[in-house]
Amino acid sequence: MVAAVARKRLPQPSSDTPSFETDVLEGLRATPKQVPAKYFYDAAGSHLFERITELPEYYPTRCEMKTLREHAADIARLVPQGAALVEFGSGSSKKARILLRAAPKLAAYVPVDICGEMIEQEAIELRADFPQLKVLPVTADICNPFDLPDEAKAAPERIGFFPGSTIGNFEPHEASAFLRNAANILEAGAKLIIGVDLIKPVEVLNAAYNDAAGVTARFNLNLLTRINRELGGTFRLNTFEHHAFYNRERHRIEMHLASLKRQKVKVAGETIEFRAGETIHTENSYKYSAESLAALARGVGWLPAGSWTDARKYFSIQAFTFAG
Ligand code: AVJ
Repeated sequence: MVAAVARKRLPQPSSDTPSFETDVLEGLRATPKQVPAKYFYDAAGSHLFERITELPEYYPTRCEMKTLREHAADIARLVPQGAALVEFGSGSSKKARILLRAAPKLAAYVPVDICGEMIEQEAIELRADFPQLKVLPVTADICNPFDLPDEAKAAPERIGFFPGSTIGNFEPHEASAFLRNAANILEAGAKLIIGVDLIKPVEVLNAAYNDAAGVTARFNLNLLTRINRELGGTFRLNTFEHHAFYNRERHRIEMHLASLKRQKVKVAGETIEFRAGETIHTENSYKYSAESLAALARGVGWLPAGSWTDARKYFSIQAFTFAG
């Protein structure tokens, strides 16, 4: 009930912001079938993702946290007095806390996330832990343009923070559109700190998305549970199977849900037919080299300002400044 009340206060999505229902129906009518990966993150999905980050096979979060901790002082040198840190898709703000601790020069922290409840709750804790810091949460879909709070606009400089290799969920052209949008939002003198998962031996990649405990499978299948609950879907979870594999040509992990048999499923009153073995493509997780990410950024005006990695070079944190 709290969620329903909170939701009422949010601005209604405009007609050009597709809803869960529209996106799912369009994706299931298409060939091949697909659903955008951002819909994994309902409450149960967010919880399952937290569990993924603790799996022995899932190295990205541990590598990124270690690199952030080890190089926090160096990264903090990018931060001028009174700057605002703007995090795109902040979730639990665990990584931002490392920067906030290392850079007391920061005057404001703006967590931006599609899940308003999560960031409002987190903001209360951040304010207690960093009493000098203005914590200014914004509920928005980071794929769309959004407005920063006035206090963040008034800061001498804004530093974007986009950790977690979330950029890997975008198609390369979407990633470059995101980087351009970030420059517009952050305005003059903008800097950006991005975490990206690196290309590495295929066995390591495949294991990270096919964990022995089956948590990633549950995370993937939870999308069907969400469709059943929110869109009146009739998916039977035991008739679909988690598939994840590295696509070498396109440098990406693909996740799919494969129908184990020929069947019909109803979603929002519409009948969707599956062939035996037909899949719903649920996620791409693009992998970059440090150079390929820098090249993508340079293409829209971001110049390299620092680069850090772990001993095995599994994950890269890169900083950029906007040159226009
Ligand atoms: C949150 C997009 C970085 O691609 O590794 C983890 C999501 N999917 N296991 C990733 C995910 C399956 C994750 N990102």
